Amino acid sequence: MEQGMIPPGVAGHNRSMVTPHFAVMPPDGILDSRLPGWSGARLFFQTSPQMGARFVQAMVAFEPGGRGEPARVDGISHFYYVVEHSCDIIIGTQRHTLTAGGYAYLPPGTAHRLESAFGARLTWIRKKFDDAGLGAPPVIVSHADQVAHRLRHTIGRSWQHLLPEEDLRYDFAVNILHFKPGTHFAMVETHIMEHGLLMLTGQGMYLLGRTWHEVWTGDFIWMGPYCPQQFYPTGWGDAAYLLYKDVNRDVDLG
Ligand code: UGY
Ligand code: MN
Repeated sequence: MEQGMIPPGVAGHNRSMVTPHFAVMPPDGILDSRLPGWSGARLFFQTSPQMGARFVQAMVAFEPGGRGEPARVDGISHFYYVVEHSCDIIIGTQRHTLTAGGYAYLPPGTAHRLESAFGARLTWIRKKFDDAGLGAPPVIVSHADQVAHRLRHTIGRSWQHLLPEEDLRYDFAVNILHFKPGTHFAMVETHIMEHGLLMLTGQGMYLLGRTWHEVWTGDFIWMGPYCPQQFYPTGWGDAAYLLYKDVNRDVDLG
Protein backbone atom coordinates (compact mmCIF):
# COMPACT_ATOMS: atom_id res chain seq x y z
CA MET A 1 0.00 0.00 0.00
CA GLU A 2 1.21 3.49 -0.83
CA GLN A 3 2.91 5.14 2.13
CA GLY A 4 0.57 7.40 4.08
CA MET A 5 -2.59 5.59 2.90
CA ILE A 6 -4.94 3.67 5.17
CA PRO A 7 -7.33 0.92 4.03
CA PRO A 8 -10.98 1.84 3.40
CA GLY A 9 -13.17 1.44 6.47
CA VAL A 10 -10.51 2.29 9.05
CA ALA A 11 -11.89 5.76 9.64
CA GLY A 12 -15.38 5.88 8.16
CA HIS A 13 -16.85 2.42 8.71
CA ASN A 14 -15.37 1.13 11.91
CA ARG A 15 -17.35 -1.78 13.43
CA SER A 16 -16.66 -0.87 17.08
CA MET A 17 -19.76 0.14 18.99
CA VAL A 18 -20.12 0.83 22.71
CA THR A 19 -23.55 1.44 24.24
CA PRO A 20 -24.86 1.18 27.83
CA HIS A 21 -26.30 -2.27 27.00
CA PHE A 22 -23.69 -3.89 24.76
CA ALA A 23 -20.35 -3.37 23.06
CA VAL A 24 -18.80 -4.75 19.88
CA MET A 25 -15.02 -4.67 20.15
CA PRO A 26 -13.04 -5.79 17.08
CA PRO A 27 -9.43 -6.35 18.15
CA ASP A 28 -7.83 -3.76 15.86
CA GLY A 29 -9.10 -0.70 17.78
CA ILE A 30 -8.25 -1.76 21.34
CA LEU A 31 -5.11 -0.12 22.67
CA ASP A 32 -2.82 -2.19 24.84
CA SER A 33 -1.98 -1.76 28.51
CA ARG A 34 1.14 -2.74 30.39
CA LEU A 35 0.83 -3.74 34.02
CA PRO A 36 3.17 -4.00 36.99
CA GLY A 37 4.01 -7.66 37.59
CA TRP A 38 3.84 -8.49 33.86
CA SER A 39 6.72 -8.47 31.37
CA GLY A 40 6.82 -9.31 27.68
CA ALA A 41 3.05 -9.02 27.83
CA ARG A 42 0.49 -6.65 26.38
CA LEU A 43 -3.05 -6.63 27.76
CA PHE A 44 -6.09 -5.59 25.78
CA PHE A 45 -9.00 -4.85 28.11
CA GLN A 46 -12.17 -5.77 26.21
CA THR A 47 -14.69 -5.14 28.96
CA SER A 48 -14.58 -3.90 32.56
CA PRO A 49 -16.73 -2.05 35.12
CA GLN A 50 -15.72 1.13 33.25
CA MET A 51 -17.90 -0.14 30.39
CA GLY A 52 -20.75 -1.27 32.65
CA ALA A 53 -19.76 -4.92 33.10
CA ARG A 54 -19.51 -6.58 36.52
CA PHE A 55 -16.41 -8.52 35.48
CA VAL A 56 -13.17 -7.88 33.60
CA GLN A 57 -12.12 -9.62 30.42
CA ALA A 58 -8.80 -9.03 28.63
CA MET A 59 -6.80 -10.60 25.82
CA VAL A 60 -3.22 -11.19 26.95
CA ALA A 61 -0.54 -11.28 24.24
CA PHE A 62 2.72 -12.80 25.47
CA GLU A 63 5.98 -12.44 23.58
CA PRO A 64 8.35 -15.42 23.79
CA GLY A 65 9.65 -15.39 27.36
CA GLY A 66 6.69 -13.31 28.59
CA ARG A 67 5.41 -13.71 32.12
CA GLY A 68 2.72 -12.36 34.38
CA GLU A 69 1.79 -12.41 38.02
CA PRO A 70 -1.58 -10.77 38.67
CA ALA A 71 -1.69 -8.44 41.66
CA ARG A 72 -3.14 -10.19 44.71
CA VAL A 73 -6.59 -8.76 45.34
CA ASP A 74 -8.85 -10.37 47.95
CA GLY A 75 -12.02 -12.07 46.79
CA ILE A 76 -11.27 -12.22 43.05
CA SER A 77 -11.59 -15.41 41.00
CA HIS A 78 -9.65 -15.85 37.75
CA PHE A 79 -10.23 -17.80 34.55
CA TYR A 80 -7.69 -18.25 31.72
CA TYR A 81 -8.27 -19.81 28.30
CA VAL A 82 -5.41 -20.17 25.80
CA VAL A 83 -6.44 -19.10 22.32
CA GLU A 84 -3.10 -19.48 20.53
CA HIS A 85 0.20 -21.28 21.18
CA SER A 86 0.94 -22.28 24.77
CA CYS A 87 1.47 -20.92 28.22
CA ASP A 88 2.44 -22.40 31.58
CA ILE A 89 0.41 -21.63 34.67
CA ILE A 90 2.15 -22.17 37.98
CA ILE A 91 -0.33 -22.68 40.80
CA GLY A 92 1.46 -22.83 44.15
CA THR A 93 4.31 -25.23 43.31
CA GLN A 94 2.50 -27.06 40.47
CA ARG A 95 3.33 -26.18 36.85
CA HIS A 96 0.76 -26.95 34.13
CA THR A 97 1.26 -26.37 30.41
CA LEU A 98 -1.85 -25.05 28.69
CA THR A 99 -1.90 -25.51 24.92
CA ALA A 100 -4.53 -23.81 22.72
CA GLY A 101 -7.91 -24.79 24.20
CA GLY A 102 -6.37 -25.31 27.65
CA TYR A 103 -7.94 -23.43 30.54
CA ALA A 104 -7.75 -22.83 34.29
CA TYR A 105 -10.25 -21.64 36.92
CA LEU A 106 -8.80 -20.26 40.15
CA PRO A 107 -10.95 -19.42 43.18
CA PRO A 108 -10.07 -16.34 45.27
CA GLY A 109 -6.77 -16.50 47.10
CA THR A 110 -5.06 -18.96 44.71
CA ALA A 111 -1.44 -17.82 44.23
CA HIS A 112 -0.46 -18.27 40.61
CA ARG A 113 1.66 -16.88 37.78
CA LEU A 114 1.96 -17.36 34.02
CA GLU A 115 5.00 -17.99 31.84
CA SER A 116 5.08 -18.35 28.07
CA ALA A 117 8.37 -19.58 26.63
CA PHE A 118 7.26 -19.30 22.98
CA GLY A 119 4.56 -16.63 23.05
CA ALA A 120 0.79 -17.06 23.44
CA ARG A 121 -2.56 -15.33 23.31
CA LEU A 122 -4.98 -16.01 26.12
CA THR A 123 -8.23 -14.72 27.51
CA TRP A 124 -8.18 -13.58 31.12
CA ILE A 125 -11.48 -13.20 33.02
CA ARG A 126 -11.74 -11.85 36.55
CA LYS A 127 -14.81 -11.56 38.77
CA LYS A 128 -15.47 -10.61 42.36
CA PHE A 129 -16.48 -13.99 43.80
CA ASP A 130 -19.97 -14.25 45.31
CA ASP A 131 -19.78 -17.03 47.89
CA ALA A 132 -23.57 -17.30 48.55
CA GLY A 133 -22.69 -19.23 51.72
CA LEU A 134 -21.50 -22.25 49.72
CA GLY A 135 -17.73 -21.81 50.04
CA ALA A 136 -15.26 -21.52 47.19
CA PRO A 137 -15.18 -24.17 44.44
CA PRO A 138 -11.95 -26.02 43.62
CA VAL A 139 -9.26 -25.11 41.09
CA ILE A 140 -9.82 -26.59 37.64
CA VAL A 141 -7.08 -27.06 35.04
CA SER A 142 -8.25 -28.81 31.89
CA HIS A 143 -8.57 -28.65 28.10
CA ALA A 144 -11.62 -28.10 25.88
CA ASP A 145 -10.82 -31.44 24.18
CA GLN A 146 -11.70 -33.15 27.49
CA VAL A 147 -15.15 -31.55 27.69
CA ALA A 148 -18.21 -33.31 26.27
CA HIS A 149 -20.40 -31.62 23.66
CA ARG A 150 -24.03 -31.34 24.72
CA LEU A 151 -26.81 -30.94 22.22
CA ARG A 152 -29.45 -28.34 22.91
CA HIS A 153 -32.78 -27.96 21.12
CA THR A 154 -31.55 -27.98 17.54
CA ILE A 155 -29.42 -30.28 15.42
CA GLY A 156 -26.12 -28.70 14.47
CA ARG A 157 -25.64 -26.71 17.65
CA SER A 158 -23.63 -27.93 20.65
CA TRP A 159 -22.37 -26.58 23.97
CA GLN A 160 -19.32 -27.34 26.05
CA HIS A 161 -19.47 -26.35 29.72
CA LEU A 162 -15.86 -25.72 30.73
CA LEU A 163 -16.90 -25.46 34.40
CA PRO A 164 -19.25 -28.05 35.94
CA GLU A 165 -22.76 -26.82 35.26
CA GLU A 166 -24.32 -28.69 38.21
CA ASP A 167 -21.92 -27.26 40.86
CA LEU A 168 -23.63 -24.13 42.18
CA ARG A 169 -20.47 -22.97 43.96
CA TYR A 170 -19.25 -21.55 40.63
CA ASP A 171 -20.75 -18.09 40.24
CA PHE A 172 -19.98 -17.86 36.53
CA ALA A 173 -19.97 -20.22 33.58
CA VAL A 174 -17.63 -20.28 30.61
CA ASN A 175 -19.09 -22.25 27.72
CA ILE A 176 -18.07 -22.86 24.11
CA LEU A 177 -21.03 -22.69 21.75
CA HIS A 178 -20.69 -24.38 18.35
CA PHE A 179 -22.89 -23.61 15.34
CA LYS A 180 -23.17 -25.41 12.00
CA PRO A 181 -24.16 -23.16 9.08
CA GLY A 182 -27.89 -22.43 9.13
CA THR A 183 -28.38 -22.95 12.89
CA HIS A 184 -29.41 -20.35 15.47
CA PHE A 185 -31.11 -20.08 18.88
CA ALA A 186 -34.76 -21.03 19.07
CA MET A 187 -35.64 -17.46 20.12
CA VAL A 188 -34.19 -14.02 20.64
CA GLU A 189 -32.85 -14.39 24.19
CA THR A 190 -33.34 -11.63 26.74
CA HIS A 191 -32.00 -12.50 30.22
CA ILE A 192 -30.65 -11.00 33.40
CA MET A 193 -27.20 -12.62 33.00
CA GLU A 194 -24.45 -10.70 31.21
CA HIS A 195 -21.96 -12.10 28.71
CA GLY A 196 -18.42 -11.68 27.50
CA LEU A 197 -18.14 -13.31 24.08
CA LEU A 198 -14.95 -14.09 22.16
CA MET A 199 -15.32 -15.38 18.58
CA LEU A 200 -13.03 -18.42 18.36
CA THR A 201 -13.78 -19.55 14.81
CA GLY A 202 -15.94 -18.56 11.87
CA GLN A 203 -18.10 -15.54 11.36
CA GLY A 204 -21.72 -14.49 11.65
CA MET A 205 -24.36 -11.88 12.35
CA TYR A 206 -25.06 -10.94 15.97
CA LEU A 207 -28.29 -9.29 17.07
CA LEU A 208 -27.71 -6.93 20.01
CA GLY A 209 -30.79 -5.02 21.06
CA ARG A 210 -32.38 -4.11 17.74
CA THR A 211 -29.26 -3.89 15.58
CA TRP A 212 -27.37 -6.59 13.67
CA HIS A 213 -23.56 -6.67 13.74
CA GLU A 214 -21.20 -8.58 11.48
CA VAL A 215 -18.65 -10.49 13.59
CA TRP A 216 -15.49 -12.44 12.77
CA THR A 217 -12.97 -14.63 14.55
CA GLY A 218 -11.15 -12.57 17.17
CA ASP A 219 -13.98 -10.10 17.83
CA PHE A 220 -15.26 -9.51 21.35
CA ILE A 221 -18.81 -8.62 22.43
CA TRP A 222 -20.04 -7.52 25.84
CA MET A 223 -23.77 -8.07 26.42
CA GLY A 224 -25.20 -6.40 29.51
CA PRO A 225 -28.22 -7.70 31.45
CA TYR A 226 -31.43 -7.93 29.40
CA CYS A 227 -29.71 -7.22 26.08
CA PRO A 228 -31.80 -9.05 23.43
CA GLN A 229 -29.47 -11.40 21.54
CA GLN A 230 -29.43 -13.87 18.64
CA PHE A 231 -26.70 -15.30 16.39
CA TYR A 232 -26.60 -16.66 12.86
CA PRO A 233 -23.36 -18.07 11.45
CA THR A 234 -22.59 -16.85 7.95
CA GLY A 235 -20.22 -18.23 5.33
CA TRP A 236 -19.88 -22.00 4.76
CA GLY A 237 -17.85 -23.01 7.79
CA ASP A 238 -18.69 -23.73 11.43
CA ALA A 239 -18.66 -20.93 13.98
CA ALA A 240 -17.77 -21.15 17.67
CA TYR A 241 -17.45 -18.69 20.52
CA LEU A 242 -16.28 -18.67 24.12
CA LEU A 243 -19.01 -17.26 26.35
CA TYR A 244 -18.75 -15.93 29.92
CA LYS A 245 -22.06 -15.83 31.80
CA ASP A 246 -22.79 -14.98 35.46
CA VAL A 247 -24.92 -17.80 36.86
CA ASN A 248 -26.22 -19.51 40.03
CA ARG A 249 -26.83 -16.38 42.11
CA ASP A 250 -29.94 -14.48 43.21
CA VAL A 251 -30.57 -10.86 42.27
CA ASP A 252 -28.60 -8.33 44.32
CA LEU A 253 -31.17 -6.04 45.96
CA GLY A 254 -28.44 -3.73 47.28
O1 UGY B 1 -26.36 -19.29 27.48
C1 UGY B 1 -26.66 -18.29 26.87
O2 UGY B 1 -27.16 -17.33 27.47
C2 UGY B 1 -26.39 -18.21 25.37
N1 UGY B 1 -27.34 -18.97 24.65
N2 UGY B 1 -26.36 -16.84 24.91
C3 UGY B 1 -25.66 -16.44 23.81
O3 UGY B 1 -25.02 -17.27 23.14
N3 UGY B 1 -25.72 -15.15 23.47
MN1 MN C 1 -27.33 -15.50 26.37
